[in-house]
Amino acid sequence: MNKMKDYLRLYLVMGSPNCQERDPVEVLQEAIDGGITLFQYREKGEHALTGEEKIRLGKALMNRCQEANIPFIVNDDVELALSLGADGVHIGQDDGTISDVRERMTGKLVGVSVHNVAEALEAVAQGVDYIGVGPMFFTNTKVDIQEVQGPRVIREIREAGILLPIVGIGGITLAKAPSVLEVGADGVAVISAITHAESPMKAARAFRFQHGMADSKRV
Ligand code: TZP
Ligand code: MG
Repeated sequence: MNKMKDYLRLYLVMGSPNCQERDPVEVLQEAIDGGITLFQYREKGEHALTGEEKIRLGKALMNRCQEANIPFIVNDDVELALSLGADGVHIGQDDGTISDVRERMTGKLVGVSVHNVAEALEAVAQGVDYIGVGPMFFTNTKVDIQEVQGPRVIREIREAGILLPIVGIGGITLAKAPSVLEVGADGVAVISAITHAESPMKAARAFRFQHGMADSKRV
């Protein structure tokens, strides 16, 4: 559990549609060099790759993560996660039952998006490894977002006695990250704060410095 909390410190979520004109493999490599601690391959939205192309990019991104000892998680797609040999999968509330995914991903990491205490309790009961809570703030990156929750919901989940590793997601910038960590999150998950930065490396490094973790050794 502590290991999982370490992995969640700076969680980059990304697919090719988030990288504008840039090569996603280069963006990921820069983010790795800047100190991200976990990566999720989320190939979604307009112009998202499918089929063989989606698999090919997944492999390339996974290779970079493996070289850096960073766990590689696949969004939604259990089949892809299993066929690539990924370290885990992240699912939402509408991506099949958690117990089915937990069973198919034996020995691997399973993360679930939750929006309230009830969903968090259910995730605990199903034996997930971590929960993602959001959206923390308004974001343009995901179109089908639920209502903005604010960091308050993480506080409520902690007050309910849930000790599971938690990462906040949605509209998190360097300036807003402290308010997410203060209420009990173990880390922040970001897309655009890193992928749209002029230097993904410097952006990632700034988050690590802010968390006072820049000197700690890689998990
Ligand atoms: N889930 C909830 S909000 C979100 C996801 C995948 C998008 C986060 O992107 P950004 O750019 O960090 O707001
Ligand atoms: Mg999903």
